[in-house]
Amino acid sequence: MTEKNYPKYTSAWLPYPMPGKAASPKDAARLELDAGLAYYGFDTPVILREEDLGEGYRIEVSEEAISIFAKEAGLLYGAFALLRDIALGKKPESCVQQPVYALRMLNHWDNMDGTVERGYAGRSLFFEGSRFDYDPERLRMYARILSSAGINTVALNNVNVHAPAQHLIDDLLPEVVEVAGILRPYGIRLLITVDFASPTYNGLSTADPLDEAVIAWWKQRTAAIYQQIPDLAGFVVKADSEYRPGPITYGRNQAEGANLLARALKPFGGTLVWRCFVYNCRQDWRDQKTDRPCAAYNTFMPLDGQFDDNVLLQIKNGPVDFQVREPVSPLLFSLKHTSRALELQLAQEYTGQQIDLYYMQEVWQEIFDLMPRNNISAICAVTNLGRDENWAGHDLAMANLYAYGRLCWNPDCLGEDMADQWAKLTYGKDCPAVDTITHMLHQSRSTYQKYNAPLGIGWMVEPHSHYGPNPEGYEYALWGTYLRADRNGVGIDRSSNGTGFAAQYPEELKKLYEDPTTCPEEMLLFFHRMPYDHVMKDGRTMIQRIYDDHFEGAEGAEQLLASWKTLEGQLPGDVFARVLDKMEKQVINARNWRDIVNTYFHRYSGAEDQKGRKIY
Ligand code: GCV
Repeated sequence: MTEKNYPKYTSAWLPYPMPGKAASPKDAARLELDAGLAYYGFDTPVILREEDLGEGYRIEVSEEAISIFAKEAGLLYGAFALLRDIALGKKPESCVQQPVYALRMLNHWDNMDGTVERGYAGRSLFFEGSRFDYDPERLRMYARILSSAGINTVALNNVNVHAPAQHLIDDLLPEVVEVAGILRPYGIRLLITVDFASPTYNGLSTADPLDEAVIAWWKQRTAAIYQQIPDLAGFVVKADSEYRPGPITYGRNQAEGANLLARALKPFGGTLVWRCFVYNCRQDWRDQKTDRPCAAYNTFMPLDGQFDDNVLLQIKNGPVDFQVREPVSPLLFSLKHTSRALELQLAQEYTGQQIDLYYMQEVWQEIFDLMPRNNISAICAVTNLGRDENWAGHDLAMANLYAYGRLCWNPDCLGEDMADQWAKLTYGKDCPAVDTITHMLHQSRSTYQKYNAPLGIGWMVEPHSHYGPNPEGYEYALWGTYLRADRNGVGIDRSSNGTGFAAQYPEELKKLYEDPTTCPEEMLLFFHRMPYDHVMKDGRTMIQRIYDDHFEGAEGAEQLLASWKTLEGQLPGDVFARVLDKMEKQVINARNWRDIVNTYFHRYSGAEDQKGRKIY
């Protein structure tokens, strides 16, 4: 099913010629080593040796040779790690490595009509015209890119299962089998995202998880799938969320729904990935008691201990929805008897849509600074990839995919400068542009946050598209996303005097967030309703801080553009031009955010900017 006229695509951070087709991970490891070592001019022989270290590997370096001991995908991980060191100019050293998490997942939100929900890199890599449609060569390249960073599991289809994707588990299964076969030699396994109501599309009158016929249907279907794809990682489900069917639809609870599928998967060693993004998406804005961030905890905590051991609850990093600033979800601290996966979003839905630059390492660092890494047993991210020739739409957004893969392998890598590594691997360690690119990546998050919704408030975006400012776009909507700004102040009191959300945290964090004097200022308006003249730690009023941040943020975007312009001639012309185009758009977006947010708060507060800058 090769697509005609498929665009040429970049090789991401594996610049050496793409090796031929591999039959197994061991085969792939040999081919990658042969191609990579020749490209980097490294002539010490590298020998692959079988040793069962799970997915891990051991490298032994001597004067005469380097040996990689591992089995299957471990050999490939060892090969890629060695090639990475060589590309970065590091002297290979003996070491033993094991991944911290067994499931290192990507979720594509791809629809079979070829669109990608929250996709900013072109159309789907896998689907078009309601059928599978892909370039097998590109899928191999995709698989080796993921594998080289450490990712080992992917779900191809959207968690919102749109027709005909419900048939991936029956009529379309042969084509899923083909994709699984392309990815397998790179150590990548598939998850299938299923529709909880599937039995009802197949002649049953209900999908009630306690109904005998429903239980039998899932068992039979799952067994048939495993006959075709014995290494399937499992199913992903979005249930009772944003109009998707789920157990609540049938009067049952989330554990009863999850266990139905988990039990069907159990005999085959499969995992049921069950999303916790459950909230009331039909809230009346006049209802001041219902508070969306409380929802996931309130739904899942009472069920802790009732989920089967092969259920993995997938929890978004924040309690709302990948906003530009959110605290870490309290569920990630509180569940004690259920396995958890952290869900991140590489797709920049609220963080610039791969037009604006936004490098995420710092975001993840903050999560792991608060949350011990063994609070979770897996990591997942919504991918930022599509058919664009540079994979992620914005060439520099690939730094997030690289850093993400490394994070899933071992969060200790957050101590390394992965932006610098990515730039060196992608453009060559001696490329003169590397330092500027690395610096830009590190500046990008604070720049974006300064011109976006201030101090943790979130949700000032254009409804539906989620790009660009619209402060009250969601204010009177059904989604539970309110700022509640008026002339006296802005924000929602989520302390014990308010909605009580802060009390969902362990005692120490609860105390920190409850009190506006100790609450981290970046999240002040997430937890508290504050007057505009509230005095911040540095002595400025809150309104002045909002004005200053927005002027600085827009200037920051201009500086990023100026930095990029200095790189002309230091990078391939097409890379330079593509990023230039994005950065020019980012400057326009940043100015819009600056002017609209400042004007909005100026009109409510009546406070003048102490520096007399232009507010409309
Ligand atoms: C896949 C948000 C996004 C939706 C997404 C949903 C989810 O609401 O805007 O596009 O749907 O999160 O994570 O399920």
